[in-house]
Amino acid sequence: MTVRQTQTTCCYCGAGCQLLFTTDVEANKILDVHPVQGRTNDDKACLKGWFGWDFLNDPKILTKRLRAPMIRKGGKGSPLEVVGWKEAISFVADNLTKVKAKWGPDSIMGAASARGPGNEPNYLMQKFMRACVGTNNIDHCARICHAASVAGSRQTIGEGAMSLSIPEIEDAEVIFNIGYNAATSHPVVARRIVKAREKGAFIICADPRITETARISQLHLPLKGGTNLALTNGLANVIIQEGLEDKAFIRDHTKGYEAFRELVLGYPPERVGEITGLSPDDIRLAARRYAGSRRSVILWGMGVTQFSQGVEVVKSLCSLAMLTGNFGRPSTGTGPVRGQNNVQGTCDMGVLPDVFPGYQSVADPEARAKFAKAWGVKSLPTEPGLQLTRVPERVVHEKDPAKRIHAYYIFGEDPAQSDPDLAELRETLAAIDFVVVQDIFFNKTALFADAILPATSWGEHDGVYTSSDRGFQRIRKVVEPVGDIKDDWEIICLVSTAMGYPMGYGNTEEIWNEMLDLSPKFTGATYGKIERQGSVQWPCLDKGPADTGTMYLHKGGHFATPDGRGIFGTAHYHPPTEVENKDYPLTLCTVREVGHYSARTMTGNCRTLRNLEDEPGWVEMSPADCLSLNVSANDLVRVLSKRGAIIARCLPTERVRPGAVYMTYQWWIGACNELTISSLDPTSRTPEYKYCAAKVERIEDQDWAENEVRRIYTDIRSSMGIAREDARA
Ligand SMILES: Nc1nc2c(c(=O)[nH]1)N[C@H]1C(S)=C(S)[C@@H](COP(=O)(O)OP(=O)(O)OC[C@H]3O[C@@H](n4cnc5c(=O)[nH]c(N)nc54)[C@H](O)[C@@H]3O)O[C@H]1N2
Ligand SMILES: Nc1nc2c(c(=O)[nH]1)N[C@H]1C(S)=C(S)[C@@H](COP(=O)(O)OP(=O)(O)OC[C@H]3O[C@@H](n4cnc5c(=O)[nH]c(N)nc54)[C@H](O)[C@@H]3O)O[C@H]1N2
Ligand code: SF4
Ligand SMILES: [Mo]
Repeated sequence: MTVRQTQTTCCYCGAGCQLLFTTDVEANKILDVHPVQGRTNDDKACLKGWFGWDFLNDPKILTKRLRAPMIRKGGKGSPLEVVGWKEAISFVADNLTKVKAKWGPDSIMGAASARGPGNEPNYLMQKFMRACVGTNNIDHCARICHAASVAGSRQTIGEGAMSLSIPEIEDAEVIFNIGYNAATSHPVVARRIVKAREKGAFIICADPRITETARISQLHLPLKGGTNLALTNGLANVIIQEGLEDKAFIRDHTKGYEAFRELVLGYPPERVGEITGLSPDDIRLAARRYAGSRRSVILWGMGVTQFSQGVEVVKSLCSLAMLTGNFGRPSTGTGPVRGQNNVQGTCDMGVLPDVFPGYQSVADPEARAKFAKAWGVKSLPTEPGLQLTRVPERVVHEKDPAKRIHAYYIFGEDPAQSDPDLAELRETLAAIDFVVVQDIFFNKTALFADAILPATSWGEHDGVYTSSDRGFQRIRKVVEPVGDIKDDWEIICLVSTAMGYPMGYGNTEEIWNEMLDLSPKFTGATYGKIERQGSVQWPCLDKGPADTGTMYLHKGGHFATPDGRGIFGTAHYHPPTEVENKDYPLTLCTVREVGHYSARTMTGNCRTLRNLEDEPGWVEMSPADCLSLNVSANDLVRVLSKRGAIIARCLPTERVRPGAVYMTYQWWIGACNELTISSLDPTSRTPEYKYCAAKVERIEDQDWAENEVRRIYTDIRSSMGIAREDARA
């Protein structure tokens, strides 16, 4: 037996943990996995790092690996048939070419992937959409995640990423944690918060729920859901009223302070207390503690961004940090902790409708000329493209066929599970003339595909991921892929070449080098340097060994804005779009599950993780609400909103407020996105996943409900071609 050891980066969250795999080379089997020393993780991993690789064995628990290309030869409604690559590629290329010829390049939409593929295929995907198709209609899941952080931070401090690094968190003196549940979402980042607490940090946790961070905090602010902006304006109000602002920093490094000051003066703690349900004294205490330290850190997550006012809250958080001079030194600054393993990277690669790789604007003629020259095309599209959350608007709500999206190339996303208001999304996917799904698993979106292109997975290919804190790290092949499948970058090259724009590379490093030369922020981060250092944080401008990358941004108060000054910003608070009412008296908030990950194609196919939690998923409810609805732990209940109804299991918990129920979006049966609302932030177009009106109903006949759960599960699996006998609910 030949035993090989390979180090790689975890494929789940943006913490970027380093894992060491031991494999039996001849048997092509993983023998052992354990975490090893890395810049962000020390030598730790969470349960997904330890157990989240079993899907590589394709145990077909939830769904199955894609092993060969499939197309609907007979058009829509005909069955998916297994074909060879040659036929599949010409089918995809011909159909995309036809749509382009008939409706123009902007009738084609592309979605790329913050997950397994890594940076190189994402770079190629946006290059394909821009240079071959001729549109900026390219986006990815950052849209439904931290797009509000990118927009809000860029508008204030000029850079959309975390200003500090994960390891710096533990030396913060004050942590203001808002709308972020590290213990579930980034367990290895949560360790840094715990360490900070042990070292004496003061932790303020603004979350309607009693999360683990709330539990270890000295000050929990259990605000009413959807009231963040009132709170952040209130904090600024106290800081200014009590003279705690950093006057020199404001004078030397910022602009727009007067308008900001005037607006927040309308938010005295008493008024904010009424809106948020918090005590005015707690608001004062939070403001004093935050402003009272030179090492204050703000960490935020989806409880900030997934609201129709997400961008304004981000601007106001960046403004709080400027107001108190908390930028540009170690262990201070702003931390929008990016979710997916490579969502930072997918943004870095320009998989966004308005920027090329390295955040160079598509509206900038110089940038366009540079990319056009390098990519060998006469010109590149000038208008920013479509955000993926607006696809339904441009399909089912668009009367003029000439303005509709007619083809959708979905590479490594599962919108039929993860986008809001799934009934509308299904109607959209069904109405699009041609849908391509390029994935590793048969997911719910694949049910709508006209062509399925099967890719190698994390663990089966090489590349680079970017961790949440701007750290480029290598991923490496651990086992050989099985079946008639190809690397994502190779598939994109084949489609592009077949459409008349030849692309060819020998390996991922060649792609990476092309990208580096076009992206000044990243130019110094060669494979060699990443290899030597383990991790290179951008900006890294120079290829020489002296430039080792950048730990924290905005050194000396120099912001990444055109004139180097930060720009204050905030807005008036308004409530979420759909509030509780007579028919739907509860609020529904959707969050995460520690052992399962996003659309769950991967963790749902890992035996240990499946054994911890399985369908139909839970609805967290306060004991008071359980009592009034006469439901108890483990009962199957019906959860309804204006948009749909699903079955989930009741989980009574003191951690949630009466009147608010919480679900996770991982489940097929308890699919909370049947209920969520597609109301979007006007700037970032991020959906309001964290707030809509709902109700919960008791189901009298529990035996019927248990059978119903089994039936739905078997039906979904058999529609994916998975044998009945494998099905378990
Ligand atoms: N209700 C509700 N919904 C939410 C959220 C919420 O809080 N509430 N959160 C939102 C957020 S923050 C996010 S980021 C999204 C995530 O939503 P998605 O991006 O749709 O979810 P993932 O599970 O990450 O799915 C990615 C797809 O990529 C595939 N994949 C993985 N690796 C590879 C690879 O190497 N190559 C290819 N080709 N495919 C691969 C997987 O099989 C899967 O089908 O969900 C959003 N949806
Ligand atoms: N195990 C696991 N880990 C994951 C993922 C996963 O699916 N599973 N997904 C990854 C992804 S894609 C992402 S983006 C990250 C997300 O990680 P987080 O940002 O932690 O996401 P959530 O748990 O959705 O929401 C965070 C918190 O916001 C709170 N919240 C809700 N409404 C409000 C409000 O009005 N105000 C405030 N202040 N708080 C509110 C919720 O109670 C919740 O505790 O996690 C990543 N990590
Ligand atoms: S914390 Fe995130 S990166 Fe680390 S092992 Fe867990 S899922 Fe993987
Ligand atoms: Mo995310």
